[in-house]
This record gives sequence, C-alpha cells and structure tokens, in this order.
Amino acid sequence: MGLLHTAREADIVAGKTTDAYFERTVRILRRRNIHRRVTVEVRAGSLPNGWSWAVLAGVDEALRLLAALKRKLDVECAPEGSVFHASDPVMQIAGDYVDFCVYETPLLGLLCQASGIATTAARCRIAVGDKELLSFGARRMHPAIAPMIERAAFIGGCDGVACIAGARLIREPARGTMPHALVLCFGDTVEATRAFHDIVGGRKISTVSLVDTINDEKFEAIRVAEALGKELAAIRVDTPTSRRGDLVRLLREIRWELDLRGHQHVKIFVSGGLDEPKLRELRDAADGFGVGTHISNAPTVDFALDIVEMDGRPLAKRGKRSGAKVWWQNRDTLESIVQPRAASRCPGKKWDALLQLVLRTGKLSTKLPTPQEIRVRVLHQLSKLGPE
Ligand code: PCP
Repeated sequence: MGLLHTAREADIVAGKTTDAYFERTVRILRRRNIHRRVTVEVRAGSLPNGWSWAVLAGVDEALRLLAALKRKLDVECAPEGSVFHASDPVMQIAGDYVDFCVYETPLLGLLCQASGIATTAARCRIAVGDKELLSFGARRMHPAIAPMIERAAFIGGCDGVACIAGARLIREPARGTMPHALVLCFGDTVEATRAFHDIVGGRKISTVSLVDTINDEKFEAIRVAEALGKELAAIRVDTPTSRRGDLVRLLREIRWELDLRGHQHVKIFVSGGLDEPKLRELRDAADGFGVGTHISNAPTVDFALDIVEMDGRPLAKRGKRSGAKVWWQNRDTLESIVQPRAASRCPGKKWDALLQLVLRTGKLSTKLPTPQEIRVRVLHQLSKLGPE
C-alpha cells in the first residue's frame, strides 16, 4: 500500500475499482459463455439542488479510460461542457456487455463528480457575471483528485485555479493571493505585501494584499495602497465570520476610502465561505471572488448507466425507456428533444444531434478538446440560459 488510500490508474484500468457485483456478473456470464451485445445509456433521472440544467464534465477521462480497455466498443457521447437536462442521454456505449460491465463504477464516478463541480462553477459564473472568479477549493478534498477538481472548476467557468497541479493539468498559470500566515510571519500587512511584490510579484503575478489578518480591513487597505501605490493590484478581504457583519457595506466603505485617496486602480477581491447566494449579494461590491468548498464539494450529478438494447432489440429494466436514442438540442434555447434512434428526425434547422461517435471499435475517433475549448463552449451556452 502506497502513501495514499487511493486507487492507481492501473487499478482503475484493470477494473479493480468496480463494485463486487459487477465482477461476479462477468464471472457468471463468462462461465455460461453468455455474450450479449448491448447498448447502454448514461443519463441522470434528476439533478441535485433543484437544478434545471447541468454541465457535462469528466468526459475526457471517461473516454480515455474506455479507449485504454482496447475492447470493441462503440461510444457516442455529447461534447464535454454540454449543458444537459435530467433524462438527456449524454453517452451511449455499444459492445459485448462482458467487455465493459465492470467499468460502470469508475465511468459513473468520473462523470458524476466532475459534472457536479463544473455545474456549480458555472452557476457561480452566472452569479458573478464578468467579475473574476477563482477556484480555491483543493484544500477541501483529497489531494489525489485536486487536478480533476480544478479542471472541472475551470471548464465550468472559473477564470483560474489556485492548486499548482490543477493549473498544470489545464496549462494555465496557478492563481491566488497571499495567506494570513505570510502576514503573521512579517507581523505587518504592508511589510508582507511589499515583500510579496519584491520577491514574487510582477508581470505574471499581481500583488494582492490580504487586509483582514491583524487590523481593520479599511485602514489596512488604505495603508497598503498608500505604501505600494500603482504596484498594488488589489486587496483581498477574507474576514472571519465572527467579524463579518454586513460585508457589502464594508466593501463599499473600503471602495470609498480607496477612491477618495486616488487608488481607483486597486481592485477588491473577496473570499471565505462564498456560495451562489453570497456571490449574487456581493457581486456589485467587489471585482473578484475566490470560492472553495462550494465548488470543490459540489453535489454529484447522479448519472446512471442502463442497458437499453440487447442483441439489437430495445430492452430496458422497469422505469427506463428502451432503445438507443438521439438527443437533439436547440442551439438557441438549449431545449432538448430525445427520440428513439430508430424513428429519429431532425426537429429543425436550429437543432443539433449532440451524441457523436467518439470511440469506434474501441479506438478514439476524435481529437479531445482542450479545457480552454470546453470552457468557451460552456460560457457560450451559459449566455443562452434564461433565469431558472
Ligand atoms: C482560505 C482561502 C479561502 C478559503 C480558504 C477557501 O481561507 O483563503 O478564503 O474558501 P472556502 O471558504 O470557500 O472554502 P483561510 O484558510 O481562512 O485563509 P488563508 O488564505 O490564510 O489560507
């Protein structure tokens, strides 16, 4: 056993993270030489927190896993970053059930968690509009999955991520400001901020001073602004809840005092316990936000994987609609129409079939998009979404 209680990539590809009943199912089917060619679909019967839409994420890892199996699987999948609704079939896999049965567990895990994080990031994106939104949540989750969390937060709409391994995965610069510990080490906000600027600050890393560690935020903000002038890009307010009071009024007061003294260039960044309602409340009183737990500890989207066809005939368990499907999405309204593939017809010029063949007999048949390309797709769709 290594240092961490985590599965290695090789374990996942070897099917060792499956649920036991899948492994037993394969043993039974093999022993009886039962090889059923099935089509399965992945869809969420409902979405958490009353969400009417969600963002599909985790597809990159899911397709790489399915490709790594080197089995004769045909996989159709909606592009990562697609907005979907409950009951939209986001992926369909066709092949010998024995070949991929045990991968239901890891496959769903990859899609369920990443889609929850990406959706929550997207909802925070909508809440803050065009203000800066950074992901600060790696410290709330197991470090082995920090890169995945940050990638999902980025494609969901965050402008940047704080975790270095996550930033490297998405090929973005790691973002962040300074911790309270730095100010305590210097014993003074201005000294800590000056040192930050002199040692790490510059063109790539802007100097953002944390002003709530020792004294009143307003007076510390004035002090650092007076001391650093144009070298100060922003101040961060991470006021402890015990002293938070009316944060909007505090931020407006700081803004007033900074502007009064000619420091209009100094932006105001807020973090600490932020979620969607708080972001909406603070949106017009600050220039940027750092969100941790609310995004990294997002609810999962409970996708299920179900057989819908067997040996070419429609077949599904009770409660599920049988038959392979076509998922149409309206380019303008993002509305969905789901039709049985056998009787599918394009509903009109503005409708796109989202399920694309991405694995053909087990080989990736498409170039997987970059996190940046997926993020652009998400932001484009968010602009189409009306109020919930
Ligand atoms: C941390 C960070 C964010 C917090 C955690 C993450 O604060 O600065 O404010 O966000 P969350 O509250 O949304 O989960 P602290 O640990 O208080 O401070 P420091 O910056 O000194 O690490």
